[in-house]
Amino acid sequence: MNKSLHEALRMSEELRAALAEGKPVVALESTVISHGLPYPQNLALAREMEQIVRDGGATPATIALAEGQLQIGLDDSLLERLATEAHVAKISLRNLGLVLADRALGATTVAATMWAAQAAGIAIFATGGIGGVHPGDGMDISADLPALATIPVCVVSSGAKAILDLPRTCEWLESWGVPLLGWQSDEMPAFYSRTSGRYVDRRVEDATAAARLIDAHLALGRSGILLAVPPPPETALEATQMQRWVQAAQREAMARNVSGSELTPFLLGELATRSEGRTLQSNLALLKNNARVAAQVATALAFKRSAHERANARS
Ligand code: PSU
Ligand code: MN
Repeated sequence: MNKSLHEALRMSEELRAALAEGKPVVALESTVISHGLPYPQNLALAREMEQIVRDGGATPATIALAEGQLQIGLDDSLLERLATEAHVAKISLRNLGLVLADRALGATTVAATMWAAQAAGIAIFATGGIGGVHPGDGMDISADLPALATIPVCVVSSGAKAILDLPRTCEWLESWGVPLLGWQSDEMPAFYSRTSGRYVDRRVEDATAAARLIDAHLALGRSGILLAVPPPPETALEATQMQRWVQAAQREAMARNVSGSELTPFLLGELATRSEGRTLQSNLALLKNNARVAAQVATALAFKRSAHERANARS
C-alpha cells in the first residue's frame, strides 16, 4: 500500500486485529443508510446488520468517508450522523478522492465500498442490491458495474435493484467476466422478488460451497463476484405487481426530471410510498438476511484459507 493511501484509510483496532489474524470480516456499505432508507429505520438497520454479522461469528466493517479519511469500521456516533444528517455526499469511484479532499461526510455506494474493502484486505461485502443499467437508452450505468468488473471482492446481494433493467445488467456482468452465484437458487433474484427468469452461473447450497468458488475466482485477482441471495419469502413481493409500481415511479422521475445520482434514492422512495411501505419492509428483511449469509460465507472462507495455510506449513 502506498503511503498516501495508507494515510487516507482509517481502520478500527478491532478490525486491524481481526484481519491480521485471518478472522472472518464482512464489509458493509453506508449509502443504503444515508440515501437508501428513511430515518429511523436506516439507523436501526445499520446497527442490526452489524449485530447480525457479529452473531454469525464475523467482524463487521461498515465503511464511510469522514474527516478526510476513508473509515473502515465505524463507531456508533458516525452511524448516527450518516443516518440523520441532511447533506451526506453519495460516494462512488468518481468523487471518492474529491470528497476526501473536502473532508466532508460521505456515504459509500457498492462501487466505493468494494474499492475500500479491497484496499483493506476484506473479501466479503454484504448489501441489498447493486446498481446496474437503468432502463431507457442504456446510457445510465451505475459505477457499481465497472467496479464489479475490476475489483476482486465478493458482493452478497439480492441481485440488482428492482428499478433497473435486469437482463441488460446481467448481460453487462457476463461481458465483463463477473460470475453470478445463486444462494440455494438457480435463478437470479430481482431484489424484492425471488424470481426473474434469468439463470445464475452456479447454484450453491451452503457457505462452504460458496467459499470454495469465491476463493478460486478471487485468487485470479481480476474481477468481483456476485453471490445472489433471494429475499426472504415472508416479505418478498410478486414480480408483476412490482413492475407496475416501478413503471409508475419511473414516470414520476421523468416528469420531475430526476437524474444522475439522485435517481436511485428517488425511485426507492417512490416505491415505498406506492407500495404503502411493503418495499421498505422487504428491503430491510433482505438486507438483514444478506448480512447473515455473508457472515456464514466469510467464516467458511476464513476457515478454508487457514486450512490451506496449515497444509502449506506442513509441507
Ligand atoms: N442497496 C439497497 N439500497 C440502496 C443501495 C443498495 O438496498 O440504496 C445503494 C448502493 O449503495 C448502490 C447504489 O451502490 O444504491 C446505486 O446507486 P446508483 O444507481 O446511483 O449507482
Ligand atoms: Mn447513474
